[in-house]
Amino acid sequence: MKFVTLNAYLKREVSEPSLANLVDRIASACWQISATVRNAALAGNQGETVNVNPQGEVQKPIDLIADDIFRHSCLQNSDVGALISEEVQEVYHRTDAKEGDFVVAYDPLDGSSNIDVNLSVGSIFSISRFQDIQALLPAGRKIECAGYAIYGPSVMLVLTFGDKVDGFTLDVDAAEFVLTHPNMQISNDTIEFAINTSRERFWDDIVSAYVEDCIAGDDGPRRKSFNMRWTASMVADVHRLLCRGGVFLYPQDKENAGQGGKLRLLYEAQPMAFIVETAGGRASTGKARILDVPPQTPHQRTSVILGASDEIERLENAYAAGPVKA
Ligand code: P6P
Repeated sequence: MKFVTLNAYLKREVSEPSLANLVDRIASACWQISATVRNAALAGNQGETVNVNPQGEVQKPIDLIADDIFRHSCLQNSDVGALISEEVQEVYHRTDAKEGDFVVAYDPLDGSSNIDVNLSVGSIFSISRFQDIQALLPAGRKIECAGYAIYGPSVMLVLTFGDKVDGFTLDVDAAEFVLTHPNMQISNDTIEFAINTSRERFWDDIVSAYVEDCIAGDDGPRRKSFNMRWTASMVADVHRLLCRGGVFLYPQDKENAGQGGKLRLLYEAQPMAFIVETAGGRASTGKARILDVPPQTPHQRTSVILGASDEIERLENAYAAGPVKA
């Protein structure tokens, strides 16, 4: 079967050579990271370091290796003006960065706690433009390109420039990504939701009522039987809902409210929201669209509810109606 290669796709779809080059550099980084992930146990890259990331999470050797690979690959493009990484407290910005240069926000290895148990992990990124040092943090609606790589049974790169979402599979023998999942779409309704149910005691009433109704099945208010999944890797859970529908919830709750939630706006929520909404889904905090949340700090956190638009609207309407009546 003849597939369109990523290089041919970028030549066809991206008119700006430097943007096409940056996406190619990111794809190359993801390919290198996939090899590092595959060989983690052989290279002694499992386990933990004594460092913590800006979130206070213990860093794994492989988190730092992935960040290094991603950073160096992006900086091979001389138009990259700023980098915002989950693994680095400070935002990198080139001293002579000029308006229009690229800003790349990225999580080099999402869900890395899965590596030691051989489950899927991924990398997430968005590309926007450097306005000036005061406007360094990308607004969701200004994102020009977003994507993720998933390091699973196959390595895939899912990419969007805002008009459609296309999925590429790494052909290891041919040493290139090829277009295997053109125009990925999210159906409006679903029977599958993803949430960490061990946090139920912290949820607000809206989320509790929503999950309770899903679990009530055919005899419950939803009149249908739902399935639940939780992979503890946002990339894997979002990829599943892009492939077969679903809803992903990591809401702000009583325990993480002080930090604004668990997931980070710039390099988890925003890129995934851009991808999901381009694929016909919806991405919300429950009270606002994620792409409209103003970025204030590089590692800012947010509530995340995204996926099938009918389900997200149901939750938004519940938040708008106010607390669940006892
Ligand atoms: P929990 C991974 O650490 C991550 O940032 C997301 O990829 C994932 O959805 C979430 O956190 C998992 O969180 O609380 O289930 O471990």
